Amino acid sequence: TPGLPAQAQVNITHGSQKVTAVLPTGESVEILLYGATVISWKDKKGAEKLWLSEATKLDGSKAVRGGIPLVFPVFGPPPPNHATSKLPQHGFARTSRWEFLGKSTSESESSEGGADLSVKLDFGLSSASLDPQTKALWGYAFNLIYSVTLGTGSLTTSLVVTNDDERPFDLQVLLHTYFRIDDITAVTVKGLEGASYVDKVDAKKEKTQSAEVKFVGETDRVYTPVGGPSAPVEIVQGGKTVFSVVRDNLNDVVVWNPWSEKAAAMGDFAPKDGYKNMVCVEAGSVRGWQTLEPGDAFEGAQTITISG
Ligand code: TA6
Repeated sequence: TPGLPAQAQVNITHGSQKVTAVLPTGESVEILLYGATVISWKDKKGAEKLWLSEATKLDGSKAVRGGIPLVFPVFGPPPPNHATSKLPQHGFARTSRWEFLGKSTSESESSEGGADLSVKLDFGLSSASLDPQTKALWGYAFNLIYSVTLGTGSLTTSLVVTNDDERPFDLQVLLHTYFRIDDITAVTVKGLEGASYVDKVDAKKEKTQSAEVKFVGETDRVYTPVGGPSAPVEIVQGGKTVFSVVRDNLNDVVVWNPWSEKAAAMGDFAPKDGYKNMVCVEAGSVRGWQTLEPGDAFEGAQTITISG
């Protein structure tokens, strides 16, 4: 960043496995090239904001359990008789090797009149770079650009999907964010009031959310918030908002906590009582399909702000 004093530089380290960025104010983010998975996001005091299982694989042998796994081109178990039918649950983006495309930094006026630095890290995955086994399961020509922008008190993740094929294809996209919290029984999610949702722990019944979401057991719901993507969805702990999520072109929000039994059943979920310290609030476009015409692009993004 020309013109800024040396101590105001963004520090980027790019190894063969991951990319790390540290802002002069202390915020940091770490992204694994495997799945372009954000595995750490720390605030200016070095406090980790995302939950990562202590038993997660980070060697590329399976999707990361925690952080922000990327779901594309299908959410959940793929439907039968569909172009995605042969893909694994949640698709192939989170288990593919992405390439680091580079970074850009920008300044904005800070509230105290100084300059707030932010850094955008870009990652790419295309049908040309996809491993042949996966390509055989879903043969469309496509390009993905995933951008992670670390700012003072905020993290934005954005996915652009381009159809490079002659045929249209259907897609679903979701940012499977595992937020770190202190105690799930003291957490509620606000901003979903009035929203219709599919309750995946109650025979996929369609319901309507009346008040804020409370957690008393396994929770797995797909919401379409009534206020649209720009209406904040907030994670509230002990009465204080700790995270606020706004979306761009992602109309749905999945809320998930596996609770004790499902946590016990996941081999890569540790510690087993770790479900008390995480909640997934996942911005996506997953109720139905987006059809992308040849040459068209679909963009979806979330901006997470830390409050308090
Ligand atoms: O986003 C919620 C969900 O679809 C749950 O149903 C659960 O399957 C979770 O994703 C984790 O899926 P994974 O394939 O990462 O074990």
